[in-house]
Amino acid sequence: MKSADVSSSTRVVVFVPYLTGGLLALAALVWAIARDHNRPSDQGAAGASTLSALSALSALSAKDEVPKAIKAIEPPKLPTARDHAGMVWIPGGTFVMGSDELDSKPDERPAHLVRIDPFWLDETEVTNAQFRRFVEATGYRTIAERKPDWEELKKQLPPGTLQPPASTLVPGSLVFEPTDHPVPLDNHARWWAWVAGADWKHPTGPSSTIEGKDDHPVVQVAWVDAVAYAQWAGKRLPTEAEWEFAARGGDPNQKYVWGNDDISDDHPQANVWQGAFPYRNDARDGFSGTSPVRSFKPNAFGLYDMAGNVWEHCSDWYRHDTYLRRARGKLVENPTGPEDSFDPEEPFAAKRVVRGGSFLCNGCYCAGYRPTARMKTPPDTGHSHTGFRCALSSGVHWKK
Ligand SMILES: [Ca+2]
Ligand SMILES: [Ca+2]
Ligand SMILES: [Cu+2]
Repeated sequence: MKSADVSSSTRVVVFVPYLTGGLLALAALVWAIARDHNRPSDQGAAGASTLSALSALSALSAKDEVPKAIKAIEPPKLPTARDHAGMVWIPGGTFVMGSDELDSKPDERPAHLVRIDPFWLDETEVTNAQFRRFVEATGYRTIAERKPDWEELKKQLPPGTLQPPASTLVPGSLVFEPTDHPVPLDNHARWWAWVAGADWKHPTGPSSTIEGKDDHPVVQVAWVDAVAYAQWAGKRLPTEAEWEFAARGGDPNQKYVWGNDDISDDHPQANVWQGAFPYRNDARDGFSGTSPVRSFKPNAFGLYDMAGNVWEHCSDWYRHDTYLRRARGKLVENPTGPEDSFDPEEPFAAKRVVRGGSFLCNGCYCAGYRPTARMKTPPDTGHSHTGFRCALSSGVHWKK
């Protein structure tokens, strides 16, 4: 995607309280271009039909017969001669993407067969130290650090919207702010605040710092910032399918990134939220916010924090019905996501996929640490709980 396609809709947040006088509503995050939602899906299934895949697929309706193995159709050759320091070789293969389990959300259904080529994936989330090297080398300024441009902004607002006072046209980003009492969990706006001066170096506002947090994941990076970093690093963002395959660690029988045990409050397997969301963070895992990468055990592929710590940007547009459109009896190969975005919860907001959950996730609220859980965010919006890791194509393909 060209960066010119990306609106600066984050800025609209600044004006929401101004326009409505009401609580900052995440629902108003993006008044982006209403898109054409009738495009074809991202079927990449041309000619993909091995016997094993077809028989596995036809068994998808019978729950017990859902294919339980990531199949090696023809083993790919290992790549050579390139520096992949800090990256893990992910073998790819055919797997069941999504979930029909009771705890899955509608946008995770139906489970369907996907095959992906081998690729490389960063062992950890991109850290503050790594992101700093990028900024020092390029002078890049993240979206949260840029002054909003009213001329751009007003294109995304209802016609006739008055220009807000210049004092509100300042850089900033979205910060999690715990409440001091129980609140209904039906509105994100109760615990997310627009904070002027919040950016990757000041994740929760101007007085916060990342000093001493070189090995923490960078946050307050929007999708476009992540793409800019990836391009500089000679990498790319993973697709949603690649990300999910990698999170499963090669064992589709495993319910979670770490195994089959449910998340434990006493011995947390990942940096998530213990206590009562969003007002009491017990931090029994040792971290109320981000944790240094590699603080928790890696998954079977050797990938760290594929559950929790920070949400991770993927390259795909988000649609709630991506899987529905796909699962029409064909094996999907190397899907790169739909051509456009649609989230019925916020029909005017174009969003990209984020995966893996964060230090804010708990079982009662979103359980976003499940490997199949999908979340979405506008491409120009940073959050204090969202970062990314990069992928690299291997040039090795599974034989059709
Ligand atoms: Ca925690
Ligand atoms: Ca993560
Ligand atoms: Cu969550």
